Amino acid sequence: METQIGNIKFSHPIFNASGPACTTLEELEIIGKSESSAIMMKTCSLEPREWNPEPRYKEVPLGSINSMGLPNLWYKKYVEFSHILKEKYKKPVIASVVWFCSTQACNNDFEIIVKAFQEDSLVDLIEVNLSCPNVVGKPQIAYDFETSDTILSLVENLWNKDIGIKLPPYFDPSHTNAMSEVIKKHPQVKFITCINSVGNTLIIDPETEQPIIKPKWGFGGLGGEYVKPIALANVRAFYKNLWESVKIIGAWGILNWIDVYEFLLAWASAVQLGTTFAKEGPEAFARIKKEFENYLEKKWKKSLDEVIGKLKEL
Ligand code: RRO
Repeated sequence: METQIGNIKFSHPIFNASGPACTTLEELEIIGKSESSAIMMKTCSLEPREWNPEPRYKEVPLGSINSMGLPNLWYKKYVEFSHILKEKYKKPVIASVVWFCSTQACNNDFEIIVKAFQEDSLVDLIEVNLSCPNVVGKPQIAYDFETSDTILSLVENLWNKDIGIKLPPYFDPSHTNAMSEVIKKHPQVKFITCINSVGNTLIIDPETEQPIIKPKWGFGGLGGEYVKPIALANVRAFYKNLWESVKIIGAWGILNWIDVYEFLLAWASAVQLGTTFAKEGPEAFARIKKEFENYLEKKWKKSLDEVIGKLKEL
């Protein structure tokens, strides 16, 4: 069940997404005690941020819609938490960081935050979130390839921890190809997470005749089963371009071992639980891990290398 991202070994491929219940130390300790193979922390910024107004998260039959608004305690807290979490739980701890500018000619939030995690923290990996869909007036950076390139130039080579990027869904090969070209220019990028929620979607309650969440006129990030085929397609599209240079973490729509198996076949080396963790709590990690382990045993698979990227052509 062992897997590897960058230089970091994971005991198995299932851990939490930077999203639900990973903002406070108390929540992160719950993940530490669970069978999640890593502790992924909430995306953090240069200043603390409050939650968006409620309702901001709703479960629906096929997934969830959210507009949390990037609530976090500020990056220095997560630098501090990394020491506590690493000491206590002895598993990979991952930081997630964000940038707040929408133009190239602006401040250097990312550089300051990434430097702090590189130099002062005990995190193993740093995920640069280029795809938060829920901040009013701030576009998802990874849809702008030039700005993404500039940011990666700023944050790479600040120290020796591997970095990764959290990408939004792309819906056209020209876009996955353009982002692949950007990634190839930055060898310190050792993983990509596909995908963040599908941004700016709308779910309407016909009874109340209103959107089901409040922020941004009801527009929020869609996750869960709804988006699994989009996530799988993004994993596979990047495989075709980047298989030699980066690892992929798959996210969204992982309800059980079958979903893990599909993401690994497409080429994910690990998967993150978002909606399923929010719904089921930390027991979800143990359940899905056990199911997946049983399946691999039944199929006589001796290691994940026999599964990862082994999708057959039709
Ligand atoms: O906090 C959020 O609203 C949020 C973030 Br930072 C993100 O990256 N993706 C998402 O669906 N919600």
